Amino acid sequence: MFNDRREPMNGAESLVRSLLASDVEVCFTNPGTSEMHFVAALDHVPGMRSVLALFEGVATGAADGYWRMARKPASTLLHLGPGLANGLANLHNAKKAGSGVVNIVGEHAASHVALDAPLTSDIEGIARPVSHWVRSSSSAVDVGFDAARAVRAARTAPGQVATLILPGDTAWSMGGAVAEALAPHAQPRLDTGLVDQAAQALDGPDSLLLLGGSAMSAQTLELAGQIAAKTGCTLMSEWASARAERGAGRVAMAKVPYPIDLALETLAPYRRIVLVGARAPIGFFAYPGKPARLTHPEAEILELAGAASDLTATLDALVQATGAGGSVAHLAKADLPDLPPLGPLTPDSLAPLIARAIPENAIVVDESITSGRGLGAATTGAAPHSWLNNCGGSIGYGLPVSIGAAIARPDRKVLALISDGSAMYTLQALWTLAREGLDVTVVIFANRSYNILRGELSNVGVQNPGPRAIDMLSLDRPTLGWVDMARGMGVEASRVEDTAAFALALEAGLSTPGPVLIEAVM
Ligand SMILES: Cc1ncc(C[n+]2csc(CCOP(=O)(O)OP(=O)(O)O)c2C)c(N)n1
Repeated sequence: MFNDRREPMNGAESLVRSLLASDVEVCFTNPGTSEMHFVAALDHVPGMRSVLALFEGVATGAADGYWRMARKPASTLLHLGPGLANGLANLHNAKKAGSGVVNIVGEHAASHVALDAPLTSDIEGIARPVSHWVRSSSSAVDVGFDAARAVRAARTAPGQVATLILPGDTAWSMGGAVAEALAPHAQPRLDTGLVDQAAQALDGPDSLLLLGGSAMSAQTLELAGQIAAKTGCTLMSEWASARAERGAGRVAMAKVPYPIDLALETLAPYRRIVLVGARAPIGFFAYPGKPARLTHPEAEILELAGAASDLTATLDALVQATGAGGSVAHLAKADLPDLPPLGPLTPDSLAPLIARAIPENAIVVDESITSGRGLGAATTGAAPHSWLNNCGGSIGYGLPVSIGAAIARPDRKVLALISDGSAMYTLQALWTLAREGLDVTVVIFANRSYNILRGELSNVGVQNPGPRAIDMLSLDRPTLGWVDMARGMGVEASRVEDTAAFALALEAGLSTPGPVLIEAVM
């Protein structure tokens, strides 16, 4: 009931202290009146780094990026139902990525909810679809323990979204108590029978070991590489990985492609598929006349371990069961693509320039959409790096995730590769990058269109789209002024239009501490 100065404390202070006791030390905030006691508590309690975001989708995406690189949750502070609702799309992405996040959402005092004041809403109802765990604190005495439970939920493998709703009276009333951290929930047990079946199935080039989630770490990839070397199976990853360790010295593999026809063609040869941390591949969307399941109809699919399992232990067991212990994984060699000729910026000319520029140990946040289609192959032999994808398909994830990644790992350079349409969803992130002085180089692929959707028009069967349909996918009326927008939020920026200027700007950006934006006009 007392803080470290032996003074009684309110619920809000016990919340901040309990989060810290559970090793949550960053809070991405966009507060309002109902969260003022929490904000005030940040002043009394040292240790919680508070980062202001000017849109809640930036705060929630930043928490996602933080988890991916810190492997522990950050908190968000959101203003009642509408503030939470503004953060939903990136909570959806965090949930799909298996990221642990602790949302603190302010609520009116119980007596006030009954009056239906303007900001009253069904916060639990808004939270539930994007949260694995939701709870409203009922008194100041409970807040600390509720916080410890929220963190335990967020830490539940592979990482979960937990939402704790904090009514105003539970925050301001005295009687708060600091709770100790709770031990995390156990991971699912490894099924040794399934390990033996998987070892049988992986045999020759028509068998596939499909990896996802935490199986994309450098160590687990090496185990998978040993299994491939021994059994002759192919390795592949899901179409998107929350975090994949890539580059020279790492086990390289293709991913299931996004375009439906290419995905079907890529997966057609495999008759036995073992899933480790991955789901059986399905189409991103349903397309007329095309199958939803992307694997061959006769393929046998064995789910060895889901994303919540200990995938290092799983792959270790599979190495033993396949007798791959003495085998040597094939590692990507350091190998940079040639410089492209001097000329315009296209996906093909950008990919080698980016591959050559990736700094050792960089974090690459990829929301490049169609402009990045050449990046996978070009960067296989680049300097070792972590590659972060959007696993939930809701665009506007990249700039916010870059904030969280940079805060989690200030020792590493972040390269954010963001297409212009996607960047516009959460461009307020630029202001937070500037305010916090984060070491992020942002490349905006300014193709001035929703280019991917032009292809999708024909994929869904629309032949010869008319000018009005094309107009709905065009961002050139007026063109977006990225240099002005970035400078207006305190980020230094330049515009480049050819390969030579891009290479120079990228090198300069990556060697300058703090945020820089490059508008690459395509
Ligand atoms: C929240 C959300 N709204 C809309 C979409 C639909 N959508 C998918 S891709 C896309 C356009 C992407 O454009 P851009 O980022 O410029 O990349 P490009 O296709 O030009 O490479 C849109 C609007 C989405 N995925 N998520």
